[in-house]
Amino acid sequence: MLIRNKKSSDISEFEVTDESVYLNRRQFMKVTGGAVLGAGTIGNVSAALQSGNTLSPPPSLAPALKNIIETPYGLDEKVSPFDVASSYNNFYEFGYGKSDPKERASSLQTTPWTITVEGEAEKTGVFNLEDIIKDSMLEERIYRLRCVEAWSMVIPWVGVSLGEVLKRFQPTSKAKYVYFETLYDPKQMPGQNGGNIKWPYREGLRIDEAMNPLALLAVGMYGSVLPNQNGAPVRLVLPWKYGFKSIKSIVKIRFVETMPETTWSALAPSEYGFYANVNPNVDHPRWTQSQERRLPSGVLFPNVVKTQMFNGYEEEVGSMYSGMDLTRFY
Ligand SMILES: Nc1nc2c(c(=O)[nH]1)N[C@H]1C(S)=C(S)[C@@H](COP(=O)(O)O)O[C@H]1N2
Ligand SMILES: [Mo]
Repeated sequence: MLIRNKKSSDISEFEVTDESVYLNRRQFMKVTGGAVLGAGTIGNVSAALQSGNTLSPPPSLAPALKNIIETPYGLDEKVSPFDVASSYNNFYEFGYGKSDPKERASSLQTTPWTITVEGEAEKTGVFNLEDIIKDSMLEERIYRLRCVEAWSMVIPWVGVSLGEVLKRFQPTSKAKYVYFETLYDPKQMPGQNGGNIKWPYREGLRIDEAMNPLALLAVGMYGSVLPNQNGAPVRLVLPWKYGFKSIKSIVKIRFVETMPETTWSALAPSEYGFYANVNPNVDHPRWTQSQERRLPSGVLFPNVVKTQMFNGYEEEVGSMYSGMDLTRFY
């Protein structure tokens, strides 16, 4: 596969408006009760992830990682520091501020964790996360993550091929799309007590997108279980799409015949499309998409790079969209 080199530019930092301007700026309940430990169990691996203020990675996925396949993805990329990737987050279930998820997501209980699989498939039901993951090889994949707010990071994920997992449920010929849902539990996710988002957070993919080898069902990052703020215990990672497609803390997978409604396209259809493929040529009404701040990037030392078509993964995913007018199907 071809990985293009990032190009630096000396353009100074440009203004970025958060996705959260769409959301009510209502005060969130302060999550109290001290440090709750979110424990993640993946296969025969148990690892407790301590939230709190530590900047060091959570405990290792150790035994599982012995069997990890390292993929060639992103090997020429400089990986973002763990403390940046785990403290600058969008996870509106825990607040609108970038540091809210880290400060508040310890209230999320990630074990036991089940995923309900329903709709157009031969095998449906309620499955333990461990059982969904255990027959797949864990892989480490270093991917660029490009948020529609024009910042980006490079993150080493640990996970399994989404398509491989989905195939085991034997989707029927009517399964043209896959719909995903995040946990809905305002007690654990205090942001769900308000805001403009119609909870739970919802996302969807065309079935061929879900089956694309790049699509990852992630259970870890930086060699460890996912921190809660990054979507523990299981999330999507779709590196050619804007970050909001990479839904966190998934509890439902539904195979459907028609294009499902998604959180962001329902909230602001003129700004957020169903596809949300990274595209430097189609600007978002409130910010340019031609470049991005590769984090860490500050005011004094801005690190601005050019945004690449499909976030640099055109070779892997471009053919899925051939013939489509990407200004219309954004
Ligand atoms: N359930 C849920 N998933 C979510 C979000 C969210 O608010 N809720 N935010 C999305 C957005 S906008 C981005 S950019 C990425 C951020 O992932 P990260 O915090 O791991 O970098 O998660 C996406 N997945
Ligand atoms: Mo985002």
